[in-house]
Amino acid sequence: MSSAEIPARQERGAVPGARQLRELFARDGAVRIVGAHNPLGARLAERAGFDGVWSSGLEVSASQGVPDTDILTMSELLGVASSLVSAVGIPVVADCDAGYGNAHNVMNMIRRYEAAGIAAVSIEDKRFPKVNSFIPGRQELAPIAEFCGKLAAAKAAQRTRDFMVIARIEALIAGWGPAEALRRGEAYAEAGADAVLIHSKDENPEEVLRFLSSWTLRTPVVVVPTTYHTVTATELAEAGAKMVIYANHGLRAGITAVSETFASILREDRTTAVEARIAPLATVFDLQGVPEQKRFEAQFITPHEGRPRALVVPGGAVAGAGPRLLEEQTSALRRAGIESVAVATAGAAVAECPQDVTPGASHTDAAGAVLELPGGGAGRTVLVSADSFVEAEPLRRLIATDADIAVLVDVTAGTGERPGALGLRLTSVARDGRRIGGSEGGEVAGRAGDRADGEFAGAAAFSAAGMALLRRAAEKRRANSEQADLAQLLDDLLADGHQPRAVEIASGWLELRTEDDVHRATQMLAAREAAR
Ligand code: SPV
Ligand code: MG
Repeated sequence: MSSAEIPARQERGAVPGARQLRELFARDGAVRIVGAHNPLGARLAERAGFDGVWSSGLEVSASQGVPDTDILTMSELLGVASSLVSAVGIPVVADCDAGYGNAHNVMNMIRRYEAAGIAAVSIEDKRFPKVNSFIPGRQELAPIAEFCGKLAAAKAAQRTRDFMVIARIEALIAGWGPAEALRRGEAYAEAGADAVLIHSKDENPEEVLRFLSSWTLRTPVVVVPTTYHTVTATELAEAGAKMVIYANHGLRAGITAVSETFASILREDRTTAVEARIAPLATVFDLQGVPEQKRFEAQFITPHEGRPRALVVPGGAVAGAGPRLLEEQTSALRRAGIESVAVATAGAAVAECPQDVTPGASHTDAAGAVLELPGGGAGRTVLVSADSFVEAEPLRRLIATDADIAVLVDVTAGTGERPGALGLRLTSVARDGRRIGGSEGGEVAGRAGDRADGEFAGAAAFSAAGMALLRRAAEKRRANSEQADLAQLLDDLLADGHQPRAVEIASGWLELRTEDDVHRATQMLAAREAAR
């Protein structure tokens, strides 16, 4: 199975990292993993396409500002390693130094790392406390028998079949030569190691390639080409290596990039010069999982019980009202007392809306948006069609009704149905267009034929029961593979015999049925703002 075939963590259910790593080991070529010291680094590794993440002792120590000499405790390193596991869907291999003590410490360590979902651990044949392999000076090796005891203890302690223990050979690092390295590797394989790691600090890959050519056992070999970086993973794989660890390249890249950025800010006295070289905030949000959280928000978080909410739904006529008008509409809804406002119009405009607006790029019509809207408890839901702009005052009146369905009706339009408008007959009309009562008293008697008392003004409010009716209308449209805007859904409700409350208005809304309407409305709002 290639890494591309391994589904993301959210989708793959309970496929443990250890299983994934075993599958990666079973395929041709080298498994390539890269170092990380926090979940962000692990996510970058996963997005770049690495097969796995190396929870690097050097990186974690450096990130904490301490030398990689067994200063951090096992618990601290385990905390980081398990945070990497939680962040990605690829296996995490943990650098466990010399096992944090003797065989007893190793057994405890194995159980805890295994329980944290780590795929494999590497333990090295150094004396505790160890010193990072690249620090010049003292590098003390443990006797072979002692280290074999730790390996046997590790394998005895593990509870699941796939978890792997990698035995790291430090003989070349400590200057004990290739024969000792081979002797140790063979003893570790014999003691039960699932893989051996041959470490080298030479700038030339020769000693590692020689080790690989002398290796005759079936136990896979892992390499860490930090100093001998000219050799490719393909060449290492051809020489017999099964896993290549790029141990600390994220850490080192970060140090250079951050240092250069910081220096530039102080030098230039502003950040303009670095802006193009640093990740935009949108990338940060993406790496944090904000889009996912937005999806779950729509799925799991319902507005506070009893409070009104609003949804701007796709309109039929224009592609989009544009970010400026959507922002105005959102603000008018807020002024009408609705805190929870979602915008479900398709297209890029949505992204430019205020931050607490939920994007709904998958919706292409009002029916789709209605169906995806989560249940709203007992509160009222106001729907505004994106091909209208409705002021706060009429919206306030709309919310104030207690009807299951309340519709904003413009009664100045006169008789006769205009093209594109939903003409309505009202029960409150006495005779010849004169009304008794008017305002919130009347009901919509039905769709107008040749004589309309008013027209639908782009917004309607629904109780929970009203929303259920609307949802049913939307479902019917979907069942017939039809799209529907808000006016068409209302028309469906009227056709089914429902009589919504009419909230009669004579002003306070604009229709945005043509690009020209949108242009004029944008200009009007800009002029109004300038006059404030
Ligand atoms: C680590 O990343 O901590 C390692 C690899 O052990 S190295 O630092 O290259 O020895
Ligand atoms: Mg290390």
